[in-house]
Amino acid sequence: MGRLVVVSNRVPSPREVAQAAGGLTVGLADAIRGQPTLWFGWSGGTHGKEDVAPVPQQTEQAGVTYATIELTSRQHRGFYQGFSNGILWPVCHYRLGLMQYSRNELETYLEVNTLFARCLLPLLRPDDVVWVHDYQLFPLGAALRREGVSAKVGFFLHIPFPPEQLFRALPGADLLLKDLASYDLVGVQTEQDAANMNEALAAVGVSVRARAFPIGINPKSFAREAVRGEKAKENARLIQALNGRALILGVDRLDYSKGIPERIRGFERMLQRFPAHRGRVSFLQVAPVSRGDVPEYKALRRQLDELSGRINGEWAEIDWLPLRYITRGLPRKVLAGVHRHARVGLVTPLRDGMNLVAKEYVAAQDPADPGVLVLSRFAGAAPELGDAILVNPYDPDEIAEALDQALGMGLAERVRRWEALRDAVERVTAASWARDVLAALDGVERRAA
Ligand code: ADQ
Repeated sequence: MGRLVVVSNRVPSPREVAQAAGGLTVGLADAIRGQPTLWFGWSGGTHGKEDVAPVPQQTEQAGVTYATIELTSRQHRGFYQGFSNGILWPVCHYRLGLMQYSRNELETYLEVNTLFARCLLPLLRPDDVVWVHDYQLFPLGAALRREGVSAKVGFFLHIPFPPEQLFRALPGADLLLKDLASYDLVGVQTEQDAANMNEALAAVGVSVRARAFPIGINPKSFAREAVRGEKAKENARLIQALNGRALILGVDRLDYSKGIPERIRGFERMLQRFPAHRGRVSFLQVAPVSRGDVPEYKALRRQLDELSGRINGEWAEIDWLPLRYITRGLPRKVLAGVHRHARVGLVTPLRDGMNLVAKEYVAAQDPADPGVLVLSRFAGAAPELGDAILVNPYDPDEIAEALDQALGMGLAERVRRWEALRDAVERVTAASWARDVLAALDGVERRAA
């Protein structure tokens, strides 16, 4: 295989790649090790000079060339905040009602994809294999073809793909689907996503077919981190504060797709319906703020501030805090240790491409005394992790019952379920995912541009 060219909206810094422990970066870091690679994307910086064409800034580290461009503030708003996060993200997560469509933003999205293609073009070599990532870049393959690129180009969608009728309610959907025809390979997370996308592609007469490549983590390294993290001083403080109480843990970016308010209501329902747990369990929700400039995210944050305040106000005792809610990120090692200590991992997205947190919770457990995973049936991870307690995240009663079941589960059943989950998490890792996608891309016939 020729040189690998990775394109993603944001390019991690060399330091982030070296220290990566999360899905995309780890998977790619493993895949690109020892292989000449160019990683191209947005630097994260903006400027106000509309009439200046961006020049890629290149740095090199450990055999990887990082090339990034800046966007104008207008492009960043329309392409990233607007079309990608305000329109495509809700639609792909089945939330048509949250879409704030504007044609102007669609146009800026297409413009930035063309800009990406034009800036990448001079850096490409004929035998390169290009791998494009995620919903910000649906049209990039077509834009590259328009610039005359004949290299193999593959695409991977990290988020869900909704049913055909839902996706095609998005103005511009047919255009995006037709652009997918320029890719030699289209990968998605699950068989359901592939079926949805293939129905949508067939409806607009596109012959390329999506295939499922579920993403994984690096379970061995996460397990090692969890063992070390459990001894970190932050964890000693948490354990002391819990004072022997069982810990229920939620870890997510602050995003409406993650079902955080619904989950907190499920926890409250458990306190109402199963009084034996009052005073004996504590729920820790870690949810660092993300996309704070998008209005729906601001609204969600306000909602959670209010909900968490109300629940603690209503249920706390002077010596018991039912809910701890943190909107900052925690260092990865600390987080891994907290996962290990948690009796229940509560992962209840309303819709999720995969959800790596569920896999990380499994990897972090003590094999001799593992905790229980409560998982939404709408996470992409659910088909692989069927030995979790699966719930419908929209039903607070189901969450309450699952929590009660998890908290009361005996050691033998916990071990049996966890061993099956661990096998699943070890079967598909970040590295095997990247290898599988690249092998498939290597194996396909080059499509006509
Ligand atoms: P995300 O929506 O970001 O990813 P997820 O798969 O859970 O969701 O990955 C998040 C990563 O960030 C995990 O490695 C997690 O440990 C870390 N993280 C999350 N919350 C954190 C916190 N509070 N503090 C520190 N770290 C935290 C998108 C898609 C997913 C898909 C991935 C990978 O939305 O569905 O699984 O890409 O393809």
